[in-house]
Amino acid sequence: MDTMAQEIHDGPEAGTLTDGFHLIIDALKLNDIKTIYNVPGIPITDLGRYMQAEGLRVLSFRHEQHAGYAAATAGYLTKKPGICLTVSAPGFLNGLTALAHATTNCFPMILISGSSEREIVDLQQGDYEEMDQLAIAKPLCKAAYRVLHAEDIGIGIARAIRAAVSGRPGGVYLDLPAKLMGQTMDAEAGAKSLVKVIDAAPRQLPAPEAIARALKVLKGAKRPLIILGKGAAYAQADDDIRALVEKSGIPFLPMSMAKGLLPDTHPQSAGPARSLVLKESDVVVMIGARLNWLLSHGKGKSWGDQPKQFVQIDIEPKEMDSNVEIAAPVVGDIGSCVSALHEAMGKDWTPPPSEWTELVDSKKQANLDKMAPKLQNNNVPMDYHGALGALRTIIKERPDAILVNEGANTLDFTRSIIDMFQPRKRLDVGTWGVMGIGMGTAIAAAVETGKPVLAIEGDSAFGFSGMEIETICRYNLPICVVVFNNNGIYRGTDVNPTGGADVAPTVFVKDARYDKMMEAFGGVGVYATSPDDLTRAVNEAMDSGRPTLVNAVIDEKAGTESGRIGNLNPQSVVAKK
Ligand code: ADP
Ligand code: TPW
Ligand code: MG
Repeated sequence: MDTMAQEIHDGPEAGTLTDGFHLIIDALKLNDIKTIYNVPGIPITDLGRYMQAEGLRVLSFRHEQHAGYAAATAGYLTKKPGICLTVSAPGFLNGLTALAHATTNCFPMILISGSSEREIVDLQQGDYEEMDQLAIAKPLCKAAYRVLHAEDIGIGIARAIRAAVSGRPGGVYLDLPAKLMGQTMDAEAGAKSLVKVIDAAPRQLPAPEAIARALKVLKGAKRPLIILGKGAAYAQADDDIRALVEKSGIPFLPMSMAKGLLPDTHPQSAGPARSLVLKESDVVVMIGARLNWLLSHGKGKSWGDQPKQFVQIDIEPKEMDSNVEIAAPVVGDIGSCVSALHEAMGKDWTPPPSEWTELVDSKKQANLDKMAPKLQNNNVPMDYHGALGALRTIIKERPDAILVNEGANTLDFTRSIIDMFQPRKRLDVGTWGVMGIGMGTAIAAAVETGKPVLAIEGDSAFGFSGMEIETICRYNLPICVVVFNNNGIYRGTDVNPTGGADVAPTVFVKDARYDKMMEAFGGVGVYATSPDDLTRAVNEAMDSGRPTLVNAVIDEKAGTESGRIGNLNPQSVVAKK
């Protein structure tokens, strides 16, 4: 071997060069980043190519918003930042919705966008895709950084990772100007400039007095309730949470994405008695859940007249008292807080009075009994209960499958009908109730876990990300999309009151065949009109792992305005025509 080859073989020597492209890749790899959710173009096309050549998995989407939702989902499922890579201005803006979504939901992700020449952008001289991206991103994410020099790439990426996952997780923007990629530096110095982030999300132990205070409040409760949120699911402290809940004997209510943290069939689950427990409880322990609109801000009619005290476990101190007084704030990471509380309960803990748990049980049983016959119906066209009765059995038989869910009625009925059995298996519209998360979320779920994915989608909801079924087919992902096709938003029955040619604003093409879209890309398309059709098609898809789209025909009269949140619509004083 000649000396030159020897040098290269032995690693970078003085005199060997590296560049921005490779420093970015090396920095990501050093920090165990494995997958990039991407849409190519100037100035990041070659970055994507080099990434693939260097062993990163680069998945290209058809629109940055869906690459972004995929990255956000990857962050939620893995506790490592999901990475979305986009071009400048329009690509960046397309990714920004997902970055804001990640921040709102406390999911760690990094949006990396290429950007134009600083000098030209700052003088507003009209560069290709000119935009001051850093300034625009700042208010929409947890942190935003720009790297101008190759020697700062290591630090820039380390800061982005730490900002995304430490404390309350969130979205981070990383601006990488085109010029940076081609900058060269000595390879050895470059390697030394990289940073491996040590203990990116440090544990945060709760103060002992905070635990004592929480226990005191809890011991005074006659009708206690535990509310589990998606922060609790995110924390991956599943065993600790289960141990605390079971030791306490307190009924628990899972928020949407916390379903399955303990099985919905668990004897302490109060899901089917939601209204009762919110109204009647006297002490509520919030674990990784916020008292935002999804819980009516902790006050008002749905919380009843019963005076309440709140215990809140959260990593973000500013969350305390955000809507109502928190009697016992417990600030720290959920694993540490939950195990400290569990330990403090000790041997002399007494479970809640049986009058309370029996009241919850009987309400729960009554509601389940009321629901059961509806789920058996075989109506054609299907209603939500008939269709979901079929899909509910499939998830029960395949508890490790991941359920993705969006829509209005399609969302609300699915959430209440389909029981979940394992943590982090239900992924949905999150804090904003955003439409369009469907296909990006399904793709990341399949990619990050390798498990089969069932996406239950309203026909409107599906439309926001429908083109990504090409991405699903291209990467041959085990995703079965069921489109609940009721010809529109909420219902398909609205009419234009003027009698004009345009259909009503909530109505789509009647009897559209979404199944044929999937066939166009080589996937399996199925047209289903009955619960039996649906069962057959979805089971086959889940067994084969082939990309499948089932167009499930739903009675266009079956839904209600805005699903279960119609009360949030403002009302006009002028009567509707
Ligand atoms: P949900 O919508 O399910 O009620 P939210 O998204 O409103 O849940 O609340 C999640 C909460 O969990 C946030 O306030 C966030 O700060 C908190 N959180 C996230 N991860 C952790 C963690 N590891 N430890 C403690 N709290 C966490
Ligand atoms: C980004 C507003 C909430 S729910 C919904 C829309 C458009 C669609 C409901 O119809 P779908 O479900 O999906 O067919 P179903 O079963 O009731 O018929 N834009 C964004 N986010 C939201 N939430 C909306 C619009 C909306
Ligand atoms: Mg619909």
